[in-house]
Formats: sequence, structure tokens, C-alpha cells
Amino acid sequence: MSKCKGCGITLQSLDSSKVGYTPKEGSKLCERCFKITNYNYHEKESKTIDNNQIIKGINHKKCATMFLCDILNLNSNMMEIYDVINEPKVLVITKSDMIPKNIKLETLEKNIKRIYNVENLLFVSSLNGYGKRTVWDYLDKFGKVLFAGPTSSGKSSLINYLFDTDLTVSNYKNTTQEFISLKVGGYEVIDAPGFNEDYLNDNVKQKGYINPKTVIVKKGYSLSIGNVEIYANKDLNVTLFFPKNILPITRKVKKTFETKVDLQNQSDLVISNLGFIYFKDSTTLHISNSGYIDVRESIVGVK
Ligand SMILES: Nc1nc2c(ncn2[C@@H]2O[C@H](COP(=O)(O)OP(=O)(O)O)[C@@H](O)[C@H]2O)c(=O)[nH]1
Ligand SMILES: [Mg+2]
Repeated sequence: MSKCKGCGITLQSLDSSKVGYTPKEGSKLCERCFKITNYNYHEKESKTIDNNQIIKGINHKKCATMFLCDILNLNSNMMEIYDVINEPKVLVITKSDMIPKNIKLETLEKNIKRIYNVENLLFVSSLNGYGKRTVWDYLDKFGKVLFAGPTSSGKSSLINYLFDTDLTVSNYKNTTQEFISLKVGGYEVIDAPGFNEDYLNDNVKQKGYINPKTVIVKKGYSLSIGNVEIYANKDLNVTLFFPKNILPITRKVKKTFETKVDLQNQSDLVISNLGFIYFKDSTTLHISNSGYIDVRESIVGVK
């Protein structure tokens, strides 16, 4: 059976409710990829592969791996996955065009390497080409390279940018549904399905810069972002790093909060797949819905 050129799924024309469906036999794209590419829309459930299966698949390929993450989906879950991927590997921070201009990449690099114990790190943007030379160097060194990382981190976009290929790209999660091996320009490149987390905000647009926003939340008020609500027993002065369309809400504290966390100064409260809140000062935080959060030494703090 042939595979979809956009997402790697095995094509079939028998059951329109199942993955890989195409109404036209002999088509190169599944209906889902066709709709995403032409209308930026699809209504079908994507095939999701369990993270452990993807890790197995990656390690089975036994080749150099670029692990792509943007600064909003960089978190301890993803770095635990990074840690179990076979060497050689490099952490690639994608969408560098989104990184606020007032944050020095050298500071970010130093912090990320220290906090997550990473040896090799690159920054890249498929939008403006930043860092492409370092990616080509890596490709030249290994010849065969696999592109892994969380869903929507820009794996397929980077391959398309480098090799002028037509992999399907979208803001929907799990756009790439299978491993896709391509032989292009003397290289062997493997695109991989993305890793998922339990909580994933589908279709969060991450276009343009993240505009870091410093907010003061008065004592007695809480700050709510996505599904997470936080509150401290004092005035809070924090900086928010989220896509522009994620709007913080403040409101009077009315309910009880399930979790209490002590944050050191210069910490980030990471809200999985949405972004992070930077705390310059140490704080005791009360958090509701803590399943999707993670605290770390700040990646944007200056030591
Ligand atoms: N700003 C910006 N957006 C990007 C970049 N690369 C990818 N994207 C966007 O991120 C979303 C996910 O990209 P995709 O390549 O499908 O991610 P994948 O799931 O990792 O293959 C798409 O909406 C892309 O347009 C980049 O370098 N900069
Ligand atoms: Mg993809």
C-alpha cells in the first residue's frame, strides 16, 4: 500500500471514517492532508501514537537525532524523553523568530544547557532561516538524521524549509502520523510523529513574537491562564511568556486551590504546551489544576 506524502499514513479508499482515507485511488495525499493543505482545516481524528512507541521507533532507527522543541513546549516531560533517546543527538530550539528580542539567545542557551543538562543545543527558525547553517553542519556530519520532538514544534516545517519538500504542516496536533523517510539531496532525513502530553491545547497559533508581559496581580486576586489558576498571599509581579492569543485573566479569589508550591527567586512556572510564567522573586503559590505544571529554575533569568 502507498503512503501519504504529507503525513506518512498508509492510504486506503475503503472506509472514510478511518485514518488514511482518500476518495481517489492513486492519490498521493490522504483526504486529511488535502484539507489541511488547501483549507487549513480538517475534521478527522488523527492517529495518535503512544510516546513510548515513538521513542522505540526513534531508537530503533539508530541514527543521529535532532530533537526539536520551541521555548513554549520545552518542559521536564519533553526533556525526560530527550534523555532516553540514543546518542548522537542535539536539542534544537525552533521558532527562534518567536523569541522575544530582549532575551539574549546566549543567556537562553546557557540556562537551558545548565537546567536540563544538555550538551548540544542549536537555535533555528524556518520562518527567517536563523541558524540554518548550524543545521546543515549537523546534516553534513551525519548524513542520516531523524527529526523528533513534541507535536507542532516545527519538525516538518524545518524539513520543508531545508529540502523544499511538501510534508503537511499545520497548527493541529499530530499532523505527521507516521515516520517518513526521505532521500533528498544526498541526505537521508526522517520526519517523526510528535510526542504528545496529556494536556494539549489544540490549534494554539504561535505566529510572530511572544510578547513578554509583566503583570501585577494584587493580593486577593488570582491569575488564570489556560486551565491553570494561581494565587499568592501577596502582590505578585510576574512576566508572562505565552502566545499572543492566550489572554491572562485576573479575578477575585473565590475558591480553594489544590496545590501549594514554594518557588525560589528566578523560577519559571511552566504550563505544559502553553508557555511559562517567570517569577523574579521567591513566592509561595497556590495553584488550582496542577496536573499540567512544572517548576524550574528560569530559562530567561540572568545569573
Ligand atoms: N513562527 C514560526 N512558526 C513555525 C516555525 N516552524 C513551524 N512553525 C509553525 O508551527 C506549526 C507546526 O509546524 P509543523 O511543522 O507542522 O510541526 P511538527 O508537528 O513538529 O511537524 C505550524 O503552524 C507552522 O507554521 C518557525 O520557525 N517559526
Ligand atoms: Mg510534522
